[in-house]
Amino acid sequence: MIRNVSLIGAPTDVGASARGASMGPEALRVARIGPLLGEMGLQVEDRGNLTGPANPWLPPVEGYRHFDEVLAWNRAVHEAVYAELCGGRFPILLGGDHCLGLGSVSAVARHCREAGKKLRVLWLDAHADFNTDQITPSGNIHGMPVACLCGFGPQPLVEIGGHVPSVSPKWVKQIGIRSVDAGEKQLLHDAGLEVFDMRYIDEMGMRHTMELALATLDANTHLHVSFDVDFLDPSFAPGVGTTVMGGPTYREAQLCMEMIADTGRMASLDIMELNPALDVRNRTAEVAVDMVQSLFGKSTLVRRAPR
Ligand code: B3U
Ligand code: MN
Ligand code: MN
Repeated sequence: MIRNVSLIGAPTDVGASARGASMGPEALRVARIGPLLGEMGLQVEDRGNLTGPANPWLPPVEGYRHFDEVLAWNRAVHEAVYAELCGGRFPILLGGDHCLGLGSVSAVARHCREAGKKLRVLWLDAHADFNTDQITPSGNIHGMPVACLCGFGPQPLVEIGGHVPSVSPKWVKQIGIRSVDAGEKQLLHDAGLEVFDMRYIDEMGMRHTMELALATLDANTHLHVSFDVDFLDPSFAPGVGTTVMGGPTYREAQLCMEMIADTGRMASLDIMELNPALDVRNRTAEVAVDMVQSLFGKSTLVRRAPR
């Protein structure tokens, strides 16, 4: 795993309808994300916050809310993430709502194409984020980034990484999904994404789920983790805009993160949708940072032999 980490704040909620994810980067800093990763031996640089258009707080137009603003923010995220990867560093995007996963993952995909790396994306989320303008119930673009990455979406968004599609649906594994809209369900099925929904996790357990989700990684793989904090069960992580009951427990989520760390292949990360306005004493930020420490290999004991 790359040890030189760059924190990139993207303080916006233009892709959502609940306001407040724009405060996510600062809440993660208050929860000491930088210092805690530093204590684990990582070299952490905080690049500060990106800038972009304000949230105009308008209803959707032709199926999209705040299209121009979402595009501008995603372009800024794309360039920032791409620059860190070119510098041989590990970018951590501090969101911000999850529409920015488009800018981040498209930058990672561009880098992988140029570096001859195999890309795999783990999308940890309660939602599939696979809507389009035709099927979205809300017009919120944070419900669309995976579809855009796979080439389903408007031209300016899908071609942000210079190659359409940015990623093949086969490279994406979704974990923890438990809220999918009717049209989205069909599109997800037709596109052939591998989705480990909560029922799968209930029946097979998190360990088996992660073994399968991580099965195609090899020494040449760049693993990107897009962590929507609403992946976690809201009983211990309430500080997100769109809570969905029935998510992974603290223990299940932590095992998920630990098994990702064990691969040694994670090379970029998004921490998205944290909403301090809906949180209780910054606890969700602290839980998210805890999970990120596990992603970087924090363990209670000296590491056991690999499974
Ligand atoms: N699928 C719904 C809800 C949603 C998606 N992502 C979040 N919420 N955070 C939609 O609006 O597309
Ligand atoms: Mn999401
Ligand atoms: Mn979500």
